[in-house]
Amino acid sequence: MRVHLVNPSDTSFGTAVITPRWLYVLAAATPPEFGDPEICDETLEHLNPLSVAPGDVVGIGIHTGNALRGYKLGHIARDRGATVIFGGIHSTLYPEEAFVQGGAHAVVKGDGDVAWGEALNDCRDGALKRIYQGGRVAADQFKSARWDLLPPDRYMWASVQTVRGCPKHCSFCSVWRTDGQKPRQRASERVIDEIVQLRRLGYRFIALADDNFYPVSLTDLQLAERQNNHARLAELQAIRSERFELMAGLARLPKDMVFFTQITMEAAEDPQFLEAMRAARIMGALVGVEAVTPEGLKAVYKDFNCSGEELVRRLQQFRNYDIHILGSFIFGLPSDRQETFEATLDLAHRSGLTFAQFVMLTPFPGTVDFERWEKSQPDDARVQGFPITRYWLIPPEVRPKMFMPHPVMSSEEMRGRTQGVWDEFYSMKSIWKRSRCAHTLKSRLAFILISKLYRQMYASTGIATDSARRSKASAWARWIARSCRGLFLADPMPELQIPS
Ligand code: B12
Ligand code: SF4
Repeated sequence: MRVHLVNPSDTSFGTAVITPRWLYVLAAATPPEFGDPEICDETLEHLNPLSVAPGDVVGIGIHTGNALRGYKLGHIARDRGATVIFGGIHSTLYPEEAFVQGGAHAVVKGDGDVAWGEALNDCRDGALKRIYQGGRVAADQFKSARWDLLPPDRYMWASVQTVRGCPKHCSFCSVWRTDGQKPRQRASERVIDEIVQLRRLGYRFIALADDNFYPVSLTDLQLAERQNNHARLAELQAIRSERFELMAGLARLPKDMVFFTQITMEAAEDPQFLEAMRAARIMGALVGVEAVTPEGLKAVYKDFNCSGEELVRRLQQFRNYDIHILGSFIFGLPSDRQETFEATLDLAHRSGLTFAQFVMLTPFPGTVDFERWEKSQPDDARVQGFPITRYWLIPPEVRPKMFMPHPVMSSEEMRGRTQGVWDEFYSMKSIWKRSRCAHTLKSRLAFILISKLYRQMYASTGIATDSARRSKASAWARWIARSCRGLFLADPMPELQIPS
């Protein structure tokens, strides 16, 4: 009985940017008696069905975007005589779907750190349950990833999680509902231990796969103080000081290491935090800007963000601490107008963003937006027999690109304008200008390659509807990805010790 873990993807690039962390965490959660699992990340290459033998167990992890491919793999594995177990955020939200569409024998809901081992043991004993409730495991039960199983020469960045959950409640995001609003922070020694292992292997770029690296803001602390809520204040301060402890640990790692995370823009108001980030070499962060107007921010329950000139100031503040920002914007909010696209582009240029992404509002399951949208759809709204409210089951060739009708713009117009903003932000002229943040000609050229890679990867999987454009973008992305990989790696340091 061999254990397989498969990360589904329709497109494979041969080289990938970030390691899908769940594969290596579940490998660690696999009891040793089952041997090392066979890991297949389809963003590198597709699963070879012949590698699955009767009696094997195949674990498939899906999010909404790759659910359909995951279901196809479920049937392939089942037909080969394997036991199929689904997990991941999409299966957590729609466990029954995995049985009907994906040929599942069992589904693990929630965290797999503990439940995966239970399911495997039950499988061995012939007592597999239908559903396993993985729940939200406590931070001290998070498994550290099995990085010793990483294939050589495939990824640019490794991913290490430091905190799960987010106290905010944005309407388009499922994290606070599935992973909870109470931050679950891993002990800093365990995080550092994983990073040291990765540096020994030659990885120097690490994505901190967190929902929100800044779970306690100064406003939260002031509020608890004003309310004289001493217990709450102590709890928040403890979370905050653990963040500083972690950053101090990162600062002691080899100086060529670079970290990237996701953070709210509230951190820009916290110089002590920004200084600690600089010392820790957290040199990049994805900031959900979402909208540039107060109406837009209100619509997504993100009033804690700023708009207008204050927004520009906040985003620039990160650069004062050598933190490069990947700004994430959403188009398609009801308050968006034709001029919003130009205004967003202008702001993205003026705020000193190093990278930006412009996504179209999508109702992801598990979110407040999805619930509202689902209720608003007529019962008979279907495409090729599939309810529109289960859009991820619709074959990609005929799947609509936009689901939430806009009050003044057609979906064609919205997509065209969004594409236009991408094209302009990533035009050679704009990239060259932004590449001034790199200090040598070689690093400027590397910056250009990376910007183009980012653009192409999005064009192939994101907004482009034109299949010729998509396949051209894929071919380009594959070529650039291969050329870029070397830029991120360093000589392995097998002797590296954990800093005291
Ligand atoms: C880091 C991250 C990214 C990174 C890296 C992705 C990568 N290659 O790993 C980047 C920035 C590239 C990214 C991109 C996107 N992401 Co993202 N991402 C995350 C984030 C913050 C953490 C994921 C992670 O590594 N967690 C650590 C691992 C250990 O946890 P895990 O994956 O949840 O796995 C655990 C359980 O789910 C379970 N499990 C998982 N799989 C399986 C399988 C089996 C068999 C079992 C038993 C259990 C099991 O066990 C694991 C251990 O407990 C999550 C938020 C979150 N809290 O999940 C969003 C999240 C997954 N992303 C999301 C989205 C929407 C996207 C994008 C579509 C964003 C966009 N608009 O472009 C793209 C899509 C990329 C793609 N094509 O795959 C959504 C998914 C929503 C949904 N319903 O599908 C999430 C949940 C965030 C959100 N805002 O709601 N993402
Ligand atoms: S979008 Fe970001 S800030 Fe908002 S709830 Fe999700 S993780 Fe938290």
